[in-house]
Amino acid sequence: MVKAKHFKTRLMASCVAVALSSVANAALVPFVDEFSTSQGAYVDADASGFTGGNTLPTTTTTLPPNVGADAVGGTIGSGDATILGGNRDMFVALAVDPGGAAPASIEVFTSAACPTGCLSFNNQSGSQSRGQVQWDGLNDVVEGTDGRAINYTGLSGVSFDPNGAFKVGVISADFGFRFDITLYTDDTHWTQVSLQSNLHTAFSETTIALAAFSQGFCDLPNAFPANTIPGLGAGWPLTTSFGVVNDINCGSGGAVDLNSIGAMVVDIDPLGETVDIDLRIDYIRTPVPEPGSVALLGAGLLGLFGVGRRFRKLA
Ligand SMILES: [Ca+2]
Ligand SMILES: [Ca+2]
Ligand SMILES: [Ca+2]
Repeated sequence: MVKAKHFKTRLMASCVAVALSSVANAALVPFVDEFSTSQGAYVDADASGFTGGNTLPTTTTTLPPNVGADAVGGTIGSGDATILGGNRDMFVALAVDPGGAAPASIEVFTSAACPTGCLSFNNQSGSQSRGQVQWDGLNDVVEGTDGRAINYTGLSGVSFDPNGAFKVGVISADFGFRFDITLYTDDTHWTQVSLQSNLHTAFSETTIALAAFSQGFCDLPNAFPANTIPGLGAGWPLTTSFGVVNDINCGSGGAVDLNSIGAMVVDIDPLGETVDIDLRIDYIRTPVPEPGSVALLGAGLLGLFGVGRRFRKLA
């Protein structure tokens, strides 16, 4: 009798595990951007007037820098299911070009090297530039005709799983590059995690824990060691192929609320520091909690009670 009870408990535990893992799978929507919708190429051949990335949000009262008036870019998509918020805004700004003949470009395209589509960012020999991608919904009134401004609430409060992580698939990068991810709830509640990548000679997927965007990590001092953020602990590799966390900054009102995200912005080499970079990103994904997963959990529990009842009858 006692043995049967133990068996039942174990069985229940395993059923719960199955139910929970199926919920987790249901929530694992591969979703920020698959870069399967082509865009650009946008080319900036004019290095004058670079304003976009010259300042960092080193205090909580400064917003992360917008892309700047000197950038070249545009917007694509309306309800595109492969893009977070259905719409992507993308820009490049040439920062330094000593020879005067080395434009910078940003493009999303499909090729033999990136069959599912990829984001490509390039500056040529001797030149430096920055790139910015915005996922801030479609709101031309706020953003202007090319989507340039950030609509801080354009995603209308989508949720990211706070126990989840960004998965960034980098196909190749011939240099290390700075890569900043900023999540906004609004213009005073945001978190920017700034990473310094290593070069990527082969495809690798980087994991960036969403916990790093929570209030507890706001405004930590610079330059954590590779692959660690103090307090995140084991099992939360901030990065697997990115090198160092430069900094984590938050808005004057505090960190982003992961249950109410208004905009997401990625900055590639925002200070225009790196010369001659050739970068290909395959996708940026993260699990998004869905209303459906709650229903699924309910169904799993119902099924579980059914199994329990059947075993009671057998016993
Ligand atoms: Ca937009
Ligand atoms: Ca925008
Ligand atoms: Ca892709």
